[in-house]
Amino acid sequence: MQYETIITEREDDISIITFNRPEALNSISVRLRAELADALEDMSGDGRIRVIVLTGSEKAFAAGADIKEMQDKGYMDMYLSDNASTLQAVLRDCRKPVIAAVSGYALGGGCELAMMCDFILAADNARFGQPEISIGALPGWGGTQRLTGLVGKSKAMDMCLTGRMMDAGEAERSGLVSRVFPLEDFMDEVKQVAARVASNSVPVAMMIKECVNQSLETNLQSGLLFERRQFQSVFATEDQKEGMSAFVEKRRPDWKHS
Ligand code: CO8
Repeated sequence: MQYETIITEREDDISIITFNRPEALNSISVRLRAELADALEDMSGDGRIRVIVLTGSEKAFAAGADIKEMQDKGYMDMYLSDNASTLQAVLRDCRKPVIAAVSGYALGGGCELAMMCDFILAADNARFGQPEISIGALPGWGGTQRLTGLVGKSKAMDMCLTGRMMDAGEAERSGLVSRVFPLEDFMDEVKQVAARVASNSVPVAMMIKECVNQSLETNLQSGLLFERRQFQSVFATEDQKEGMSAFVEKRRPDWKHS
């Protein structure tokens, strides 16, 4: 697929997808959604890639779904279009860690897209929000669900009912983002975090991702059992042997990724 709305790059074992609709503050059009899903599927199957980073511009990660594209649609248009369910499914099924690197606006569908990723790193100019109420709509890609899980009911209600924006500091304090970096060094810091994730055992990272995601889908006892079984099964891997031997021998592990 020839991409128009995203740019893909690979640096060693890290892939970076940059949204590229500057004229519309990277708002998420149907085309951008399709291209992003296609690129993610390709990267999921590419053995050279260990970590995927989604990012936008300094001004906007993504200012929401494309309002101009949506404004004249009817119920049946929206029902018959996938409403990003394909993209959500691709991200849900991606076994590699996916990091959202947010500078500038992450609003509406942009905030929701960031929350579909495994974790969010923010530049200090990042602004998050679910402003759909101010255009007579509501979050439609998981904003009422994932935001509530991340920041709690009170703040999620506040964000969705007022449509206000949250700055990077508040987003970090609230648990929406994991870390905030100065805008000047943002992508260097993001790449360092991605490289650190990529430097670990690929199958163990996959197991950890499955375990953490399980906590969102199940009750505590089932989740603990799932984790316990994954922990036990890691002892069937070469990387557990290598990691623990390297610790005892005071050297860096040489992962086999098996
Ligand atoms: N859609 C389309 N175009 C946009 C969007 C958008 N979401 N956001 C900005 N743009 C365009 C503007 O129209 C403008 O274009 P033009 O120059 O042709 O007029 C250009 O980008 C620059 O924007 P501004 O001039 O507005 O820039 P400012 O710096 O003044 O303001 C803001 C920046 C505050 C981010 C402002 O642009 C804004 O409020 N944008 C809209 C934010 C918003 O409401 N987002 C939610 C959209 S709805 C949604 O995401 C629902 C998702 C789930 C359902 C999806 C189903 C398909």
